[in-house]
Amino acid sequence: MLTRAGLRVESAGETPTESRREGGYKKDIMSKPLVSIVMGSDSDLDVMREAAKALEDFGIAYEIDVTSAHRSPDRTADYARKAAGRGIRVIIAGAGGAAHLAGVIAAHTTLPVIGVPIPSTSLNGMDSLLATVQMPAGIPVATVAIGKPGATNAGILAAQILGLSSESLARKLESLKETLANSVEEKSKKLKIALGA
Ligand code: C2R
Repeated sequence: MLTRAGLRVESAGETPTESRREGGYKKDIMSKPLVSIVMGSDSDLDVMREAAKALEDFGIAYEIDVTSAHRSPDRTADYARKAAGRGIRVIIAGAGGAAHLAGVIAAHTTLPVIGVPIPSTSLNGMDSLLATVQMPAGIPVATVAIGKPGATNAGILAAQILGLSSESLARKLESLKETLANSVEEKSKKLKIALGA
């Protein structure tokens, strides 16, 4: 399991501090992988990298790996069952085609699972979208948009989930909203200049 963080990352097998104090929790965010990104194949990395980038922008430590519900069912079940015990708080799972990965992981854990439909077949992700989003009642997968925008949003959604328990993360999320609003103001100005309005 490859681990990355805004700062330092420790062994994915270590148990994180359970402190919910702002200071303690912030420390966890900066040092322990709280988010686990998995994908069905290394061919999905170009898309799933966007989830990792979003987490890095928030300084959230994450781990990233490949596992497949189809090709490595035992490994996937084992990963999902042990994730919470390793201190993971949110799982982001991306897969293409008959994308069962997120759903199978969700079947083995009570952690929130965010599914990213990967456009890796001739159906351009519609197959992955439907396979990921159409879960039966009882096993939710929070499914985001197809491809890179979805992967980015998966990272932000994970930050929002963690932000419920972290004031510093909540502030960063507010700041992102302001940045987005300012970028629209800029686009509006540029458009008016381009149109001579
Ligand atoms: P390869 O490029 O390895 O042939 O994979 C992967 O996510 C990838 O998009 C092709 C596509 O197969 C997908 N895959 C799944 C699962 N495992 C692999 N949908 C799964 O378990 O759901």
